Amino acid sequence: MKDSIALLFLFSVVLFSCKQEKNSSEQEVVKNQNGFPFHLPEEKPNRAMSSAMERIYTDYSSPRPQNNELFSQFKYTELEGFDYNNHDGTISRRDPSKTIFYNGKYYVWYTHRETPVPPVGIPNAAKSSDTIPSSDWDLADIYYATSEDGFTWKEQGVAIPRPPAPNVGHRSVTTTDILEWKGKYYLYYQAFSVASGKNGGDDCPVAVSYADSPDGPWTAANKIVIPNGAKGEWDMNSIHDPYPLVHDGKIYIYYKSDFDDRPELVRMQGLAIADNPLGPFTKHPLNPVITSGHETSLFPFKKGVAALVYKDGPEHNTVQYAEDWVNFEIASITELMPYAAAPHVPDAFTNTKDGRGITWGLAHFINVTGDWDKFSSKLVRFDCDLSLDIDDPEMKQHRVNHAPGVYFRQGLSEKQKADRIKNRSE
Ligand code: AAL
Repeated sequence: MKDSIALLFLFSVVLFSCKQEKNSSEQEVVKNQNGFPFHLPEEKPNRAMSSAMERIYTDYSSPRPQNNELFSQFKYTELEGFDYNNHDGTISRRDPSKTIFYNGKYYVWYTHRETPVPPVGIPNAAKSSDTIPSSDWDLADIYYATSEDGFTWKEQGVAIPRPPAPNVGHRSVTTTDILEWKGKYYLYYQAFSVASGKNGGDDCPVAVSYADSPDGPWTAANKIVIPNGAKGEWDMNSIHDPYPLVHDGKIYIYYKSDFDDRPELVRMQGLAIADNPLGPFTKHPLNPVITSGHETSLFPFKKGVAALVYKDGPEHNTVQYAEDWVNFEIASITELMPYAAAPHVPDAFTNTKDGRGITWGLAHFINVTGDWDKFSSKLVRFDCDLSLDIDDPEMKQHRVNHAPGVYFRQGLSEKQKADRIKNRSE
């Protein structure tokens, strides 16, 4: 017994000293290697490198952002053709769907609120009524508009009105997105039966309506297709921003949910999959699959799917990629990303294994006047180069100069300024 312990001890000492020797010979190589090359190698060089240098070769498709197909800046354009009552808070358009191209025109669907007064705000939801909205998306219907060039739009009117009570969605129907499946069209949307804010935050499962053409008429399935999670689960309160794509011959709906208690609210994204547009949808067991972001904005890219992740969470301001459509990695870090981005995704429903990416879409600006008593939102256009088919160097600049006004809009509050003067460090 004693002998075997001694043998084990000897073996460990030999192993340890070998390791030490290897470490010190590695250190020698590192110490003696030449300085990093002047021309940044496009491929990972065979040399010892810092973690940050390792990472630009292992975590991104190229060490230079401009050569990374999933890196882009975003440029914005006002849309022609929508009236907002001078943004007095009584008309709002927000949360656009993906656009689709049909019979020579682009189509978009969106949340449309037209109320006699502006919203009272979620914290005052108790003051809302049948005519007074709580939030910007309360008492809303789903409208649609068409365009020949993607810049000038013509509002066509209501696509999905609130159904009569007690049908799901009788309080508000909002935040829709489109699916084309076997020659038919499906609009998924958030269906509120109680004013947003009255049950804490939003209480809204997903409902669906279908039509033979994007011009309608739309028939409501009048049922919940993606229910809130069970009590105690992350998505027990809301299923927001249902966003359908077709993959593997199935319907993949990505969605967002708000969870945890205010003020520690968290927003993450999950996935529900179905063989049939009317369900049943099965939530993915690994949900949540994206830990950040706000609305859902995804598009097929190569074999996988890419996501614009902005506004909330530890990984906001990133474009992410999941080759298996479930396990997302950060593909690039960017800025000034479109909110509620609803890209034009020509291959959204083609079941592609060679996704080509996106070059434009619609998005929204919320509270456009900055006056919370006149809250309203508007639709805008964004352009980008997250596409394998175009090469737009202006979109690939990795430094954008913002006018000083953009920074000073983020000024200190009076209280912050006074506190900072009072507690100034010496
Ligand atoms: C958004 C979306 C959902 C929320 C609200 C309206 O932009 O995430 O639609 O319910 O805010």
